[in-house]
Amino acid sequence: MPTLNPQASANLPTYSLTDWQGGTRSLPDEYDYWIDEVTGEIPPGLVGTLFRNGPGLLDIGGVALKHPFDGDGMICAFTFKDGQVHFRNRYVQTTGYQAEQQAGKILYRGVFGTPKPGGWLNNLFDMKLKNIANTQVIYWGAKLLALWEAAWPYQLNPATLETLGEINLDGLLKPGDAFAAHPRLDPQQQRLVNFSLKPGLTTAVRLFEFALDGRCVLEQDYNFPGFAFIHDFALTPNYGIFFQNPVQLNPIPYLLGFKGAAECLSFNPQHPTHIWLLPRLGGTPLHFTMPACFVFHHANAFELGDDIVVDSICYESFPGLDSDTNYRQVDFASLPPGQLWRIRINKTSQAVTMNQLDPRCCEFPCLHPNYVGQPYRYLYTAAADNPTGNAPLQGILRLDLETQTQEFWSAAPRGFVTEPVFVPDPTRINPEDSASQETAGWLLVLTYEASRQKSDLVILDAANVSQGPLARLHLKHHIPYGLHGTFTPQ
Ligand code: 3ON
Ligand code: FE
Repeated sequence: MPTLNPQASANLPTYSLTDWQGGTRSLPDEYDYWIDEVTGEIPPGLVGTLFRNGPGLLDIGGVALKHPFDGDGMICAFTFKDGQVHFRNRYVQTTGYQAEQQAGKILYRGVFGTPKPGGWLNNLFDMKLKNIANTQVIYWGAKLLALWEAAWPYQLNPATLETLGEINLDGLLKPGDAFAAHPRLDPQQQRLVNFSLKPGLTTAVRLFEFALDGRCVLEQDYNFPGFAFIHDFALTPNYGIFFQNPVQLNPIPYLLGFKGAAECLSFNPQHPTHIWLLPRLGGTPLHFTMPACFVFHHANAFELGDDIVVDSICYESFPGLDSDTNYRQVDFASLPPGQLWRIRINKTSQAVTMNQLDPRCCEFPCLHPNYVGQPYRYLYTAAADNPTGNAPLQGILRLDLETQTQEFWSAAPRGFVTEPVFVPDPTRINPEDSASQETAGWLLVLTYEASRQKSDLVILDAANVSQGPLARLHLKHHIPYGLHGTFTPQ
């Protein structure tokens, strides 16, 4: 019998799998309403729109997807205006979404293993990618873009979330090019930096920098030896930082129709992780190695004299699922947790050191946007309720990297969280006190509440995470566990 004690310090589950499964249901309906059920106070200074993306459909024509990352992108918009919040969700009308909805069945193989019906013969040699636009959504250069790392962005109308179509960013992207789902905003230069990856026997990385008006002002091409699967990067004033984790791709089962491409990745703990510092202004990449690990997400990075410091969520191996397991039945405790590590690279001695910042299982780190690429003190992340072991994300952790203290708010036992998004509070400006500057803002966290089988948007005060929500906006329905989001003050 699982305990439901959120204070548990042993590795006892603080959740029930049935509760967690409630957040893996599809949301086929599209809504458009003012949220009228609110507990607490919506901060009057919180004005703008939170856009979030994530897989909205976990089944098609009654057939369950093999993995949630294969789900069609659904955008949510929460608009804060005059103390009220408006909610809207719309599917990205990708070519694949439209064709499959019309056919009422799966027509494309998913990267994470969803097959077309009809067995392997019907999947054999079918390498068409379905751009599912499900990973991130950004408002930049007066355009709203839904991103998926293996294809072009989809452009949407920011007011209505209507899909305008796939875009090549003024001819920047050629047919077949990718555009990563992890742009980072350089606060000093007010630039959006992103990359595209072309994996192969050598991996090609193209770094892009966009000015505020959306124009691409810098483009650099780099290559490094070997295959790479790179989801995210870290940014400093001088470098784009890429971790090439020791994964190999054996494409045979993919080509033969037995497995999805991502199911053909294998982790080799005997090989190191390669770190590439790609100079933003061009030049020779700097190369370092560190012990084998797998990283999806970086929290932040900064330069300190000759050192580069990178804070990342590391897994001891690629957290792939056994292809025979239904992800809804996953035994969380049997998988390696993602944990926060600080990686310090000395450019002169080439020495790389790693130390764990906290053992708690976590994912989806964030920070005050003004500190991206800069020395910083406060890191926020979604995290498990138990301080050790692997489990679903149920709380928000704030680490003070200076005093090594932490604050934690938990939605356990029946609430589950997704990525927190930091929104600066323009009214709390105190240039005299840099620590308070960095916590001046709110964290917006979309939760799934198993008690109501619906979702809440939770507003936390970044300066006081452990006090719990300032407000909870209760939605009329659930939102399946999502991926990433951004806030725009418009
Ligand atoms: O050879 C390449 C291999 C590969 C895997 C070809 C490729 C570029 C087509 C490819 C594709 C990669 C893709 C499409 C990756 C998409 C990733 C994605 C949609 C999401 C990643 C999420 C990562 C994490 C860590 C999410 C965690 C979620 C939770 C802990 C809770 O829900
Ligand atoms: Fe990501």
